[in-house]
Parts: sequence; C-alpha cells; structure tokens
Amino acid sequence: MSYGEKIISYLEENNRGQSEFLQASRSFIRSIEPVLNAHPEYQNAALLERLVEPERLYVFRVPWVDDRGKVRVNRGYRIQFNSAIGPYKGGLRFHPSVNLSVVKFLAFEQIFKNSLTSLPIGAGKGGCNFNPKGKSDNEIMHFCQSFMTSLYRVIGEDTDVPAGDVGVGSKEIGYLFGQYKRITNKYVGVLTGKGLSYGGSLARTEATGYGLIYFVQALLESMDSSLHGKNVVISGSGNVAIYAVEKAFEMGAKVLTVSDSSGFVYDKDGIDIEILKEIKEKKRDRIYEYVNHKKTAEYFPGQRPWNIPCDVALPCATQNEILIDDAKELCKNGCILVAEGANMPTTPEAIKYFQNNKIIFGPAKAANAGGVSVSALEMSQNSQRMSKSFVQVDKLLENIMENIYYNIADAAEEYNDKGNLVLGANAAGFLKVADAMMAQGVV
Ligand code: NDP
Ligand code: 2IT
Repeated sequence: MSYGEKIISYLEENNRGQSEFLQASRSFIRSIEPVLNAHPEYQNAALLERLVEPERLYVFRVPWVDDRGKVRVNRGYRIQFNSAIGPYKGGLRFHPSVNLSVVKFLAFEQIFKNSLTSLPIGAGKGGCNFNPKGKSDNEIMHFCQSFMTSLYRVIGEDTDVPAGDVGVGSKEIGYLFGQYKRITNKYVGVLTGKGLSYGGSLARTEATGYGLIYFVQALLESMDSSLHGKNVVISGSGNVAIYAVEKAFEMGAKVLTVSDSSGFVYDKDGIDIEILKEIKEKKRDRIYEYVNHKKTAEYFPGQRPWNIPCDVALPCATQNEILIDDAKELCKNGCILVAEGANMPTTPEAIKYFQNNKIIFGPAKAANAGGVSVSALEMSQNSQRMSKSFVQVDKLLENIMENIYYNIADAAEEYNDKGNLVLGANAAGFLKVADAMMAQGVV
C-alpha cells in the first residue's frame, strides 16, 4: 500500500461520517501521489500524518435570545488547521448545513489555497449551524455578539484572522468586529472583509468574483483565446457570483444564468448586474424576483443551471453542486471550461469526467483564491495603518491570479501531466507548506 493510501485508510478510520472532509482529503492525497513518490523524506517525517490532523479545533455553544424572547442555542466552530506559513486565515460560514465535516473540509482546502496566493497566511475556517434567513437585524446582531464572545479567546491579528463566507458578509463582520473590540479593548485587524470606514480594504467585496474571472482570462489567454463573446453559466447569486457576473460582463462575455437554493434564472440577453445587485445586495430577496424586472428572463424552480448550453461554467454557490450527470450535460452542450468559484462544488466523479473529456478544469483552491488574497492585503494594510486605492488592490489581485494560473500550470507540467490543474494546484500548494513544515521540525 502506498504512503498516500495508508493515510487515507487512517483518515477513514478516524473521521467516520465526515463525508465532506473525507472527500476533500482523499482527492487531495490521491492527486499528489507523484509528489509523494518524488519526496520519500516526507514519509520519514510523518508529514502527511501531521498535515491531515488540525493543529487545534474549537467547538462552542452559541446561546442567544430571539425577538420573541425565546432562548436559542447553536453550535459554533473554529478549526485552526495549519500555521506553517502564517497565522490561521479563512472565513466563517453561517448556514444550517454547517457541521464539523464541512468546516474541516473548508479549512483543509484553505491550507493549499492560501499557500498558492504566495502571501504569508496559514489556514483556518469556522462557522455555525445558524440560519440567517428570516432573522431580523437585531437577531443577527445578538447572534454575532454571542458567537464572538466565545471566539475572541482564540483569535488575534497575529494568531487567527477570520473573514466572511456563506451567510457572513459585511453586516455580520461589522457586528463581530464591534464585539471583539468591546471585549478586548483592542482596535486591530482581527477580521477581514471589514467596512471601509473601520479598516476594510477596497476591492475585498469584489475580490473572489473578480479573481475568478482574472484566473479564467489568464487561462484562456494562454490558449490564445479570451472571455470575449463567450457564453457563461454561473450558479449562486451571493458575493462570489455577483462579482463574477460583473467582471465577466466587463470582459465581453454574456452571463446567461444565476441561481439560489430555490432555483435558477436564465436570461438569454445576459444577466443585468444592476438588477441582480438591487435584488440580492439591497433587498436581500430571492433570485426569482429577477424575472419581474426583465422580460427576457425565465425562472426554473428547483433546478440548477447546468443544462443551459455554454462555453464556460462557473459554479459559485456551494459544495457538490455539479454531479456526474451535470458534467455529462455540460460536455454534451459544448462547454470547454469549468472553473470553481465555490469551494468543492464539483464531485470527484464529475471532475474525472471533465478531465477524461478534455474540458479544462480550474479547481477552487486556485480559481477562488482572490478573496483570501485581498484579505491578506487587508491584513497588511491594517498592520501598516494605511490603505491602498481600489486600482492598486485590483491590479495586485489580477497579478496574483495570473501568477497562480502560471504556477499551477507549470507544476502540472513538472509532474508530466500538462493541463491537469488539479494536480498542479495541489502540488504547488502542498510543496510550499511541506517545505515550511519540514524546516520547523516535528511540531
Ligand atoms: P453568499 O452567502 O454570499 O451566497 C451564497 C450563494 O450560494 C447564495 O446564492 C445561496 O443561495 C447559494 N447557496 C448556498 N448554499 C447553498 C446550497 N446548499 N444549495 C444551493 N445553493 C446554495 O456566499 P458566497 O458567495 O460568499 O460563497 C459562495 C461559495 O464561494 C461558497 O462555496 C464559499 O465557500 C465560496 N467562497 C467564498 C469566498 C468569499 O470571499 N466570499 C472566497 C472563496 C470561496 P440561498 O440564498 O438560497 O442560500
Ligand atoms: O473560502 C475562502 O477562501 C473564503 N471564504 C475567504 C477567506 C478569507 O479569509 O478571506
């Protein structure tokens, strides 16, 4: 049995029922087999055994009182997975589906994503099974204050710096920051994604969606092509999806769809970004409202958008949203490129299908690294107590995404598997972390 397969057996034995974490760690380990073969010293140092075990894991009670005076209790998490190359860094997710397996898979993926950014950030992730839908502003604030009242003990600007993710946007970050400051009496960059008036970075809101499009553009340019004139299908209508729509349009593409967990909207004339922002950012409404504003649009309840013919597909909603049948449908309809805006949106079977059918596949840890990259730039602006302009940050983001693409493409070639960007991203992300762990001894 190979070293990698031994570790997979260990993981399966010791993380029963954690299906998302097992999916992410198994896929990662299998893909870096050639890297492990080239580095026998890792096995002697039990490097993988250490890598798959979070450095620290916090689970805590989050009690709060709703508007009717009823006491509610949720379960909070923070996983400090790996600090080899910098302080733990990664978002917080508030969604009813959050459990230990989900936060562990997200934190594990974050290790390699953060490494690929080339910035000095380790990896963490956290969240809560709290459902922000239908909650009043007052309830969200009280929930965030209770969450931070436990979390503040384990985070810090040089220790662990959380940010947003699903269900956590600038409003929640504001409440979390306010409570951290109140408890600790410290005004520091302990969270990223902050509002501009209290230490946030310009272009952080746009960063993940824009970064995804910069990544896709770099990839297409390397093939003497571009996004101009391409039909793009996008899922989700949250932070990542909105700014992917905006930048894809700016690059001359036509975005045909957006979605939420209730269904998708297809606009044959291209999604109108102003209407989208009005519905999702201002009114926080459901996506079906879009068809009330635009006559060319249709709404498909209970469906995902992968049966709409396109050149490029960008899943930007959630994990495991492209299944094998969706992959077959995309392929049949002429899709040439899939890049992941969400974390782990494509199942392993669907990824294999894309690779076997010569569809270019850009994995999340590379394609959606723009958000955490600008978070790292926000940390450096905070510690210098200065701020950069939108244009400066946006230009840095574009360079980072281009570099990520070229680095992972080179890494794939180095392991004799040109075009396998899954191998490229995992290998390049892993090698930097592995090198730092080897240098720091058995810790
Ligand atoms: P938001 O909360 O802003 O939006 C999430 C979107 O995805 C909504 O449209 C939501 O629909 C949909 N969605 C969420 N859960 C599900 C589900 N279980 N099934 C179907 N649709 C779902 O989150 P973000 O846009 O920030 O995040 C989207 C993805 O991108 C996530 O995978 C996240 O981890 C990843 N990501 C985010 C980054 C960031 O900077 N924000 C950075 C890198 C990755 P509904 O309203 O119906 O729930
Ligand atoms: O998945 C991700 O990379 C994020 N949610 C962003 C993390 C961050 O620290 O900005």
